Amino acid sequence: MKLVMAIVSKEDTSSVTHALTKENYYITRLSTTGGFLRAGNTTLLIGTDDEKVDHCIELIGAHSKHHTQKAASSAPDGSREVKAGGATVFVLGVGQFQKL
Ligand code: 2BA
Repeated sequence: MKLVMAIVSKEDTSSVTHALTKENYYITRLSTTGGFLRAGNTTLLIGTDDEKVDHCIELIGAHSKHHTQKAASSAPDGSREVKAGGATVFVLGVGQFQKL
């Protein structure tokens, strides 16, 4: 069992979660905020079997687009652009999984 933790942009959240639930993945959506841009994003928690992790990540990647966003800076025009997304994914081992 693994816990896939995926940070996706707000714009892609609906498409990513729809694709995952259609393929029978169980998901928890958390509303989160990026530390750098301080903009809202979504962190998805997906508990799944080891052999389904690659497929899960493929689906997330297929539905996450790259975005360019303005970041505040000390530049004369007051901003600069950074590339954000598609998705940032962490895969964690799960010691125990129970539904009580
Ligand atoms: P943010 O922290 O708001 O970062 C948005 C984008 O700004 C990043 O896109 C990256 O292109 C840029 N960026 C972030 N920190 C930077 C820095 N110190 N210097 C220069 N540019 C920087 P992504 O890398 O695609 O990350 C999207 C979001 O995923 C992040 O939003 C954050 O919420 C999360 N994230 C990314 N890497 C992470 C990590 N190693 N640990 C925890 N969260 C992470």
